[in-house]
Amino acid sequence: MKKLLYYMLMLVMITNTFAQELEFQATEPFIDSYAGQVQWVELDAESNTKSALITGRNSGSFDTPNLGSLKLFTYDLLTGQGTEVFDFGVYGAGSSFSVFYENGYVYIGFTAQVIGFDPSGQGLRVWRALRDGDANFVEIFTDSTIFSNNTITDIDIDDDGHTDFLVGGASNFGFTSNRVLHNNGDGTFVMIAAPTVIPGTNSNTYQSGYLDDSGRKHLVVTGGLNGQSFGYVYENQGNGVWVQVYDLGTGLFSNFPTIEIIDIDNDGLNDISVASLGGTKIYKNLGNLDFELYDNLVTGLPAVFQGVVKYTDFNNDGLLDAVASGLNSGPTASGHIYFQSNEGPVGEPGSLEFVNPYQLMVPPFEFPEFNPDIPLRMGQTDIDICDIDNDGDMDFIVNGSYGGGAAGLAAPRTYVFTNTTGEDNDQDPVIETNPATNVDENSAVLNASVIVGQDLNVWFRYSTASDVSCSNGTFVNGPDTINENESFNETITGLNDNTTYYCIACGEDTNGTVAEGTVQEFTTDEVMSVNEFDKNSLKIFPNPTQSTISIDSSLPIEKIHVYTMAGQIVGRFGNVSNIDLSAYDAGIYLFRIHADNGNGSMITKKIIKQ
Ligand SMILES: [Ca+2]
Ligand SMILES: [Ca+2]
Ligand SMILES: [Ca+2]
Ligand SMILES: [Ca+2]
Repeated sequence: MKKLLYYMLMLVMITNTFAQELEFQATEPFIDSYAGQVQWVELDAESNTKSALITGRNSGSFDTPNLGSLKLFTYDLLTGQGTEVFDFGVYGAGSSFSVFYENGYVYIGFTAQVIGFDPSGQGLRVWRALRDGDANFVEIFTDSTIFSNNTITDIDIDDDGHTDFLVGGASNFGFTSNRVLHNNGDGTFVMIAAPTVIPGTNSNTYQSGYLDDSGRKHLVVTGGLNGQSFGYVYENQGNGVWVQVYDLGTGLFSNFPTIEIIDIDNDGLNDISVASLGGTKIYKNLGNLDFELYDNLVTGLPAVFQGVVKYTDFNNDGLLDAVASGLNSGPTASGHIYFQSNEGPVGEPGSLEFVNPYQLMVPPFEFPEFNPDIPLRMGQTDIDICDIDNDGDMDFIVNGSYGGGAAGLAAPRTYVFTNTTGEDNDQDPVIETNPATNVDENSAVLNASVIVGQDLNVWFRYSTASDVSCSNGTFVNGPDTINENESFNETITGLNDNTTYYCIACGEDTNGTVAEGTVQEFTTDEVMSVNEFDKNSLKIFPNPTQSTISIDSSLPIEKIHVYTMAGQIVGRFGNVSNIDLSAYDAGIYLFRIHADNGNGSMITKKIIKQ
């Protein structure tokens, strides 16, 4: 029997000790999303419970107009499950939002990009909800102006003590335009012109933040037109007066740079990070709204394509680290955490030099039965950091399109990366029963994963009764020791045909604590069923092969798809009897063969290319 055990720690061990200090668990508690935004929001002023606000496209399909959504989810710390608590009823594809808290309310400003569809789901919106823990959002501003390639930030533009929203993008006011959604302070907003000194944007970014001790948020703007790009810091001088005070330089920024305003070097002054395909540049705050550029040659941070770079101290050494998500490939590109060193050009307390990138890994979403975790690599992505489980280690949420691509090619994903570094083994084990596979007339493969736990003794029980439990049902012993993030399976035989069975996976740790998975059900095939691909009728030879492989099937073949073990499709064929693999790299390939027999039969075969 094959045991599918994966030792991901091996990957960590070949890097250095710095990187070994981190461990993360990636889960998917929320809706899949890309080309939007993610952010943790606090609905309850009395607690630090976080909910996930997620906008963007939710599928990569061309089949139906995919306009996306803006939704809010609660997150259950005990189960790690997300629950949708509010659907804002708007299109989320290509949208942006900004959140602030004021006088007991949470406010969400929203700008949607979608054009040509139902106008009720697009344009500019503002909602607010009393911060009593309930998501009782009320829409308090609606305007049909559409900003595409949009950006929005919260800022008190007129210094009246009420936070407003500054919106930019290409709109029906102009190719690079902007507006202010002005907070009247009484629960209403009105759209007004932005101060003329603040440039409109298109595919660029506004970000407000505290850059001095004035108590006022200033504004960082990146923009560009006709191949020229610019970036400026605008000083909020109070009373609605804005002045351009610092030039971030030209030729730096491609589409949708991400701007972070945070004290990266721990000197008490917030710095500016601008991450784009032009590089990740840090502008160290020298005081008096003057800055010094540390470009990526100094920082060691990556350029990100359709990406973001954000900062927090992941390894609790007092130095802020960087997490990057984006589409670049290569050993030190996006999908990594970079540790800030204290030995760089600036020296203590922070060096603004980042070293030893730690690869972030996510569970496979194609052929999970064959694959270990795969590197995080997402375009049209966003990240928001917080300590979601209040254990002192920083966690984050990230969304994006896995491997990139427009609708029809994109694979949207939303992951929560929970920082599990240094967690002891005193946690109670958690085990998951996965759906049974290879179910036929009289046998099946029972599958399970250990979510939490070390050195578990594991087993299955199955029964035709739905009340199967870890002590009730036919016993099937599993491997003696199974650890966190590992999977196991057992083949059971002698089942009755056309019968529904219930199965459960169980694990007991060395403390004697038993974890029960959820009950899964499956139904065996009817004998005489024609739904089974006739394995005897299919021959694939020679295997291994050095060049051509022959397929001899008595069943008509509809198509053959060839995948790498990492789940990447590398060949699409119709009904062919020979496939030339001579141009393929040596290795193991999965041939998924679909029968053209009207009932969707298919089979997957492993082929070795020498
Ligand atoms: Ca205001
Ligand atoms: Ca600083
Ligand atoms: Ca650190
Ligand atoms: Ca945490």
